[in-house]
Amino acid sequence: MLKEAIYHRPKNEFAYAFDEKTVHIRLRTKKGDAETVFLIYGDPYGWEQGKWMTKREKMKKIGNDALFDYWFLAVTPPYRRLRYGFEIHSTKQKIFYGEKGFFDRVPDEDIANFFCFPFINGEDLFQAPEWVKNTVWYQIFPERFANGNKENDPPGTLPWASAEPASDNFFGGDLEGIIGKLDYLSDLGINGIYLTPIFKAASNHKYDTIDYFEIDPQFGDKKTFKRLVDECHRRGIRIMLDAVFNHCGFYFPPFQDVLKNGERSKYKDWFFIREFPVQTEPHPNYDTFAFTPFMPKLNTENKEVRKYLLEVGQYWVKEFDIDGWRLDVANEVSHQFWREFRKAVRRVKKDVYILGEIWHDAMPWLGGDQFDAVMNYPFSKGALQFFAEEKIDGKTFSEMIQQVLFSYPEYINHFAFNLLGSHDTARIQNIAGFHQGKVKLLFAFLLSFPGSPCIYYGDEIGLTGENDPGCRKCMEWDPRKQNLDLYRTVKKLIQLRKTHPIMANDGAISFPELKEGTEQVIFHKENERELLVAAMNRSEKPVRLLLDIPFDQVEREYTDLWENKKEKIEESQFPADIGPFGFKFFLFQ
Ligand code: ARE
Ligand code: CA
Repeated sequence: MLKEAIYHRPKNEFAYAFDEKTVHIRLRTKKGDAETVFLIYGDPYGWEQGKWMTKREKMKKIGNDALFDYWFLAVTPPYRRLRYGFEIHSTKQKIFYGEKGFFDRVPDEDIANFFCFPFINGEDLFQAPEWVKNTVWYQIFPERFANGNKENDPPGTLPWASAEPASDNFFGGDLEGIIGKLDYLSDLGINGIYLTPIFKAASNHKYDTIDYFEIDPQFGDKKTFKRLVDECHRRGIRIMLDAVFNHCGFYFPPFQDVLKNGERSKYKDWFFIREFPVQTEPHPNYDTFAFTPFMPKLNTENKEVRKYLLEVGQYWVKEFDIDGWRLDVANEVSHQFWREFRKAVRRVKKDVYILGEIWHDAMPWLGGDQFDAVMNYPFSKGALQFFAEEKIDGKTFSEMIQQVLFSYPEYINHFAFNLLGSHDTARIQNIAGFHQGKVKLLFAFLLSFPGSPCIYYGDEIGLTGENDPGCRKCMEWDPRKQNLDLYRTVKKLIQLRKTHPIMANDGAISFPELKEGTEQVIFHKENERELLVAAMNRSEKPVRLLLDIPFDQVEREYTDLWENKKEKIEESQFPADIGPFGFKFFLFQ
């Protein structure tokens, strides 16, 4: 056995309190190395006649990525505290693994040799709003969605869709435009809207905030925004705004004051100015987002800045009843700030969704004290590489996706903000080479995966575009130019997700192992009552897959969800025919 590959560490994704009573334990071993793993555990104070009382329970192998196998067990320690270790068996060897390393027998004469999960404290539990699990999001870039009011168009506004999107052109999209299209969105079936920034700013994307307490006049005013929120809520749609707290815009008055008054400005400590006088050319001599002088980094450690931004966080929740905050460049702002932010907004409304924009591994933000979720770009990357770009096979894809899943506690995965693309990436149409079968598969995967999926505006009707600014085209509203077949597919997938909770978050997901070169992906989802088997074929050739069904499901009926047809199976392997670029969802109840 390769000891170097064996890994566990408590109080993160390897051991966490799942609820008030349950601790989830995971172990990592080299792929294919261990045959059986037992968890040996007991209460730290449970001694009888000089002997520590333990239990020994078999762990379940729940999956693998390219290099490792993952083992799992849920434990409910009667007194909410736990010491534990692993007995790992291979064909040739048996070893014990605990906090003090490896032993060739169970070293239970001293519990210091075991891992420690000290206590399940209720207030430390991860608490994210339940509604998020049943939400299908729709991301809107307001300048490009719909123009509902020509009066507020900025000077030089171009006729809708009359030009390619550029970093400096305007087409007049606004909040009234969104209100006017809520029926369209309800028909599609989404029930959450994420708006990129809407506060006063100079650019078309509005990530360069000038006033965090005002709606940009090109988008409307507070009255219109209130109407938007109310109209959304009336239709059961939640609404999430974008908070840009890492930096402000160049024209943010405090920064302008620093430009004007230099060292004498009372705002000089609101930013990170390296030297005076402040200079923007040829390079800014202050910290910025990336290297753009137009986005000076805010010093969130400064008390006044902190107070100001926390007030912003509370204001839009309190006064306008918004349901979520998406936090821009969240990983460049301090953890301490986000801890305070969470407390501040949750004081106003208990079930606000707090979503960090982090493209990378994000466990340090997801311990329950900062964010409820992050934008799941690693998910997008895997899905695009497999379905759209055909860069990887089904085996590698399953391993990549499992690696994403095993990077987080199970509950985190149910709140993950899964996306295929955004205003920061090329459109899925372009990445898929305009292949409609591939695009449909991407949606089928997104909308049957655990988490909180998000559709980038226009992707549902086939909008195209390369990277920013290409991906920010005006929405196509002419039905003759919309891909209605795609729209119907997306709509049906959303409906299936809503009708069958197992298509969403009610069930534990697993991936059967596939052979190298496989052009399909298969996953199972299971709860106490049901089993869902999803099979997707990224190939122009039809395939017959032999799907393994757990024995107790045999001789029972299943439903082909897409066709809404009931069928019977008689054996534990059943052949499923999947057409070119097709997908199937089989539900056993
Ligand atoms: C403008 C131009 C771009 C140009 C850029 C260079 O349009 O073509 O490349 O300037 O400076 C906003 C606007 C952008 C604008 C930008 C700067 O929407 O149009 O770009 O401001 O003025 C990283 C960050 C992540 C960030 C992305 C863009 O980690 O937080 O870069 N995303 C947010 C928003 C953006 C927004 C800003 C931040 C700034 O979502 O829309 O941009 O407020 C890898 C890395 C990631 C990296 C990612 C994307 O995977 O690991 O860390 O994200 O690529 O580059
Ligand atoms: Ca307008």
